[in-house]
Amino acid sequence: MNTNTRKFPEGFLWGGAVAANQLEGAYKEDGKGLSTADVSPNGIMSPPDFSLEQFNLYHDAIDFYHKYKEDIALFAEMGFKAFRFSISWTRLFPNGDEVEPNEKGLQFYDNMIDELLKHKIEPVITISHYEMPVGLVKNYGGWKNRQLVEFYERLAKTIFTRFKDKVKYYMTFNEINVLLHAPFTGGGLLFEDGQKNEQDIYQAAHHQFLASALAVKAGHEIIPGSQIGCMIASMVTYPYTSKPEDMFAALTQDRKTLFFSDVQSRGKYPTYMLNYFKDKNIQIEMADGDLELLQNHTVDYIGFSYYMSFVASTAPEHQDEKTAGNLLAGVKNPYLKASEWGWQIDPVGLRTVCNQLYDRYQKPLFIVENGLGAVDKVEEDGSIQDDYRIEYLDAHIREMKNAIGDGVEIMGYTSWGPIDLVSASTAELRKRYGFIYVDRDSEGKGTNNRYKKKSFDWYKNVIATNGEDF
Ligand code: BGP
Repeated sequence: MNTNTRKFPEGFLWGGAVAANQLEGAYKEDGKGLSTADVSPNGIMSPPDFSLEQFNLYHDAIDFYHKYKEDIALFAEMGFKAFRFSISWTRLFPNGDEVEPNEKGLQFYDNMIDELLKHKIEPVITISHYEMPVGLVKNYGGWKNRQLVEFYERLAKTIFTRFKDKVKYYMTFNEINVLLHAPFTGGGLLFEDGQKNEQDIYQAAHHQFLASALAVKAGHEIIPGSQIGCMIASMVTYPYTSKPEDMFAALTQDRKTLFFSDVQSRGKYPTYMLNYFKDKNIQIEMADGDLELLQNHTVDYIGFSYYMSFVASTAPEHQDEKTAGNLLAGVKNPYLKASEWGWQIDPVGLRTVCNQLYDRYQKPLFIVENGLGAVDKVEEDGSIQDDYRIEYLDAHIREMKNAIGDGVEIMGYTSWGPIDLVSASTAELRKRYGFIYVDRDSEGKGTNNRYKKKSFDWYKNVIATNGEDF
């Protein structure tokens, strides 16, 4: 291969990604309301506990709310070009349905963004990342209620109007497809019998599609030249064997994910999904004008997270040997090793997914999450030798570079959790992703001081050489 084609473009957005509830803390400060994360004691897959007596690591997280200057200085030292973060809905609209935003909440993000710009780091905003006001769950039933579209549109417009001169990159919903797997975290949905119900889930998805299209519309009007993307958890699936049925099972599994980006990027419901709804007797309530809205305001780029790949098999014996994945258990791939949490490590899968998404949509891609969750050990001399993390990221960055060589347009790469933060699926601090170690444990004990891991200098060099020499 001609190595010149395998080159990261000038201005490639290297950096890191976080979510408000996983690092900010200060969950009751400056007028913030209670969010669904604040009542998710065991992570995103578990049911909520509306009692505040329950200890919850998200309440204080790593106290980024007060330490952001120190943390951003460390990101700047690594040479970050971009920092992806989410806006906590409840800092701006504590119950979700207020008409006027909370100025103190806006001020926090204003200050934080100024700090990023001071260091020449491009802010990348996720408007909604796995949390919403508890008020919208209790009083409206979450995203199955169409009124949420209006509340979200208000949130998005408030953000665009306030940050229009400072922020160009946005994405509408984090891992929108995870609504299928974690409907409370993705959509504030609760089910009376505790059983997931696809009718509510897909109705909620329709409302999120509308909300996303309205945000794209408003963003383009308020900020000419802004880039507003979707964000999916990519879940590339391989057939276990070359048996045609396995191949079809893999395709069907992938469509569960791609359905979301199909609607947001192609602007219409794909026939395979409309037929699925008919088969399952799922009736999506739509209003006049909904389909035009989706068609007229598609996303500018495809944002996605990539951690692992999946396998589909029709063989009964494979159904019993699931991986230990905490978000989604799947069939084991005999060719891959897995992380301690059962996430199957597959760098080549990243190249595959980049090619698939680009072939399908012909829009720029933005890899906005990737990383290894691992337990780190602090050595006696205070160092953290996280070679396993370097190995994981190194292999994935090489495959991203191969994808660029294949002709895929990639805007940037923000690795997940550049500073240790609370895990979304397990609500603990044992599972760490950072280049920066935070001295805090899952019981909330520790100094909360920050220390550089071995991977800190490694990533700094990746960025300094624009991915040429690492
Ligand atoms: C993604 C989420 C993030 C993040 C990451 C790692 O699904 O968008 O919020 O947490 O996964 O997951 P975990 O924290 O469960 O290891």
